[in-house]
Amino acid sequence: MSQIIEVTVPDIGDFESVPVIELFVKVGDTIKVDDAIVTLESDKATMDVPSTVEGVVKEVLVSLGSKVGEGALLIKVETGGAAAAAPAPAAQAAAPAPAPAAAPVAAAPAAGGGVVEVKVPDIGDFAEVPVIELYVKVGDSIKVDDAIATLESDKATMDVPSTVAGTVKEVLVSLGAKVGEGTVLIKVETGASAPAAAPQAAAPAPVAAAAPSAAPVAAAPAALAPALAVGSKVHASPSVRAYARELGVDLNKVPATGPKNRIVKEDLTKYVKGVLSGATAAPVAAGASLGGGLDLLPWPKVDFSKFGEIEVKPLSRIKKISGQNLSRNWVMIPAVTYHEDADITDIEAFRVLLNKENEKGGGAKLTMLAFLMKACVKGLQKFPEFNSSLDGDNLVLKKYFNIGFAADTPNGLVVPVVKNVDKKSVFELAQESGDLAKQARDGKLKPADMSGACFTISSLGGIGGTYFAPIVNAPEVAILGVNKSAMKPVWDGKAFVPRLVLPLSLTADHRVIDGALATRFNVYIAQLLADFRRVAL
Ligand code: CAO
Repeated sequence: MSQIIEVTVPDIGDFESVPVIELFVKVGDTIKVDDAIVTLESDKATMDVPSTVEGVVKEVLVSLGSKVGEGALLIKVETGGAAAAAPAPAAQAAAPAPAPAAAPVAAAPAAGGGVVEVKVPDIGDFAEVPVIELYVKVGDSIKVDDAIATLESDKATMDVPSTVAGTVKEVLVSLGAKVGEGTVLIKVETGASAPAAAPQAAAPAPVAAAAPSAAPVAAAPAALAPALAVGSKVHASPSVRAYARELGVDLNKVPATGPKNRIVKEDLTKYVKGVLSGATAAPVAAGASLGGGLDLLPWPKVDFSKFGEIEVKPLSRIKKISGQNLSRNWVMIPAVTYHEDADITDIEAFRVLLNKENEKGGGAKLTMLAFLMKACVKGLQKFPEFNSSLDGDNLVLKKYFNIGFAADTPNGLVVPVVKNVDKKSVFELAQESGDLAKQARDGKLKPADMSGACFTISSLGGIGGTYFAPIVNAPEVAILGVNKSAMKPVWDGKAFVPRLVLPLSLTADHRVIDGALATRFNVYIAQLLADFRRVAL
């Protein structure tokens, strides 16, 4: 049975007639318990009012700029039977916002300036609340109401604003510090000209106040990347900061369009879209990198036609897609390439012999790629880390053996996948990879033909080259590059003898595979290729 529940402004302390500065929901939206509905901003605090119920928004009774106080009706929500959270009357369900302390938080500075402590005000029923963001550092000059820190309990997130203006002399807390009412956060030197705030309490801004019955909403503070660097004085509501933290966005880089130069949610969304589409670079002054992002310079814009005739050709769809994947893999994987030479004199003679025999019978042509696939599967079986993928802090070890191979096509590079290589003969592998390579060139591969690989081989052997550094095909952890084999003089202990040498280039994700393991793998593959009888062992 569905019912309509009203969500009202909870006890927000001593505030009446507080303007709505952000509105996060519209009619028809599906919302969950704790989703922010509005941000209210008084002259002392900014606070988000979360929903106390789950359902579909039927009516929105406030608009931007509306003035509200405790009990004001914000939205009506249709809660659908089982899907809805057990709705308590809204005003009771929301954890009461910490009431502002009646007593002064900051001592009024002596006329003409002095050092004033800014303390955590009465934050309600909370003690030992961790500091999850810290916005000031020693030497910063701050104004009244500048956010000093964000505290997050299991029931609410709140910003503590400064009660005085001046220069930060001392910061007495750090990220993760546990604080409670009265904890001194900073000491501020208030200059003669810097007006101190009226000695009254600054109310912290409650953010995601959860219904008492709801599970704690706070994440471990240590796991949160700050949306702002210490010392930042960007103006944004707690929910926008929380959202920025979630996305890993540094709010310093987001252009603000809200009143009083405040960053609103749309600014953040626009910025993220811009960065993802490549339209916006993350411009950072030299030496000012905060370390979290790539902080790359914008792509150089050059009018090439100034220098000579040009033709502009759009990238193929394959090139666009593979380009994005390659870029991500290139920047995200700490990859190292390891080289090895494999003596393939005997196996190549064997391959040529079998192909000659086969010519008469009309069977599939054996390729070096097929032998390489078989050797690689033996390598994956001996060194299971190579047949794995990273999933957060876990390593997913696969018990199946699918091998992808890079295929050069007129439209760009694709990677068809031969499934269950361990269960197929070298002939079958040659036949299947040949068929897949043809389909790739004809543009006929289906998504299923290109998925499920455990490891990739990129063979440039038919073209040339000596060595190269292939890019790991995430979420795989390694890729084997192969160039053209060449006859080389190899010392056999008594003399130099001509041997056919195949250059191998293995790139591996160092988070999973270290240099010793990678080299062991390479040596093993080279041994198998040097004497393919070992594959049968
Ligand atoms: N050394 C010397 N000769 C080699 C060789 C090697 N490592 N590998 C292949 N050859 C020879 C083949 O024997 C063949 O000669 P014959 O016609 O005389 O028998 C000739 O080179 C052509 O081989 P091929 O490359 O067409 O066929 P293949 O089965 O070896 O490879 C495929 C198939 C799909 C891997 C290949 O066509 C291809 O697309 N390669 C490019 C892959 C690529 O672009 N990789 C780079 C990706 S960026 O990381």
